[in-house]
Amino acid sequence: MIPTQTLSRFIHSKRRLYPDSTGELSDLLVSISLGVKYISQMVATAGFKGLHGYTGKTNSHGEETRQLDEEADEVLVELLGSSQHFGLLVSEERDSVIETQAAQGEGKYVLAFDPLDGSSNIGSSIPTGTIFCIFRKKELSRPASHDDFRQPGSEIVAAGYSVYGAKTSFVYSTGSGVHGFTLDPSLGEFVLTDENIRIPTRGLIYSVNEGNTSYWSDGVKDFVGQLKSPDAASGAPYSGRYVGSLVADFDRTLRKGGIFLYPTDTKRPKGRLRLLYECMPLAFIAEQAGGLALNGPDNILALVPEDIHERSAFIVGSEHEVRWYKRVVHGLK
Ligand code: AHM
Ligand code: MG
Repeated sequence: MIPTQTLSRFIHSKRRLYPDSTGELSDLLVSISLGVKYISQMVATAGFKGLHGYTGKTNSHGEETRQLDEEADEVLVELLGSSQHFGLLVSEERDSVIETQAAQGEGKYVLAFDPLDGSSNIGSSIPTGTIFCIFRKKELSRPASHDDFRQPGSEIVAAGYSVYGAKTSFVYSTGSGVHGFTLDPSLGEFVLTDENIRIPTRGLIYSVNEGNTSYWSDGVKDFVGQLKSPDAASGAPYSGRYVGSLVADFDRTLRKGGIFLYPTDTKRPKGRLRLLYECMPLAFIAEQAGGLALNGPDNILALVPEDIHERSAFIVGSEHEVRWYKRVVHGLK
């Protein structure tokens, strides 16, 4: 069978439903998917090119960066910084906002991304990925400014992620459903494999780093304890799955349902994951697919990042389990 729905054909067919659209956002998504193809190739060949090591530098979070982190970042900055549509870029790998040539003029959008999520897993054949989200500038007549990243996730115009694993996937939403594509290596094209993905309303899998149990609040310990205690009504015990690459844990949660959580704890009082380019894009995808995402008591998409590299707790998944978490841990409906 000939795959008729490639990513670019699909994006452009959706665009035709909106006669006023300029096509810029469609171009940007196609450019991001090109960056993802480059990174996928780099990840697949890094072992024999000797690119699994560290650079000797640290990133904005004081974490040691890997060669692949740096290379993935460079691919996206080069490719998307020259697009003329993005005024500013934020990358997990760079301390400051990157101003592009379009910052003063025509760039209508700003982009935040984690070029290679889960990079601590590099070298062990475990999936890694890329996460991104796009905002429109707050005022189109003004040059792009840092303030354009200080918008709630509900203002995201497009978000998505890729997983570099047994296959390379590309999942995105522009606010009308979530669509999934798989890279066909023989064509070098993403092909539509999952149109309009819906997260199951409940699942039977929980995903958390249980090595942190002794740092958790009593509420989180109680919640995870409930997931593990046999109970005919809830279906517990749930199965535990934790890859340690957010994109992979999120992708499984999206398709199979259940819950992923990285709560605040005594060691990480602000949480572990990054609000702007990890939690917000995936919360946008989760909500578009019918799921929920919280920072604990509040919806992730209601939060406005104060700082581009701000951390957050992240609880995401099926409506049933996320509401259960909110009730047990925060006493909220
Ligand atoms: P990274 O963006 O530097 O790779 O860090 C984020 C990763 C996530 O992919 C994953 O969910 C989390 O860190 C794992 O953290 P931990 O090792 O504390 O369980
Ligand atoms: Mg990450």
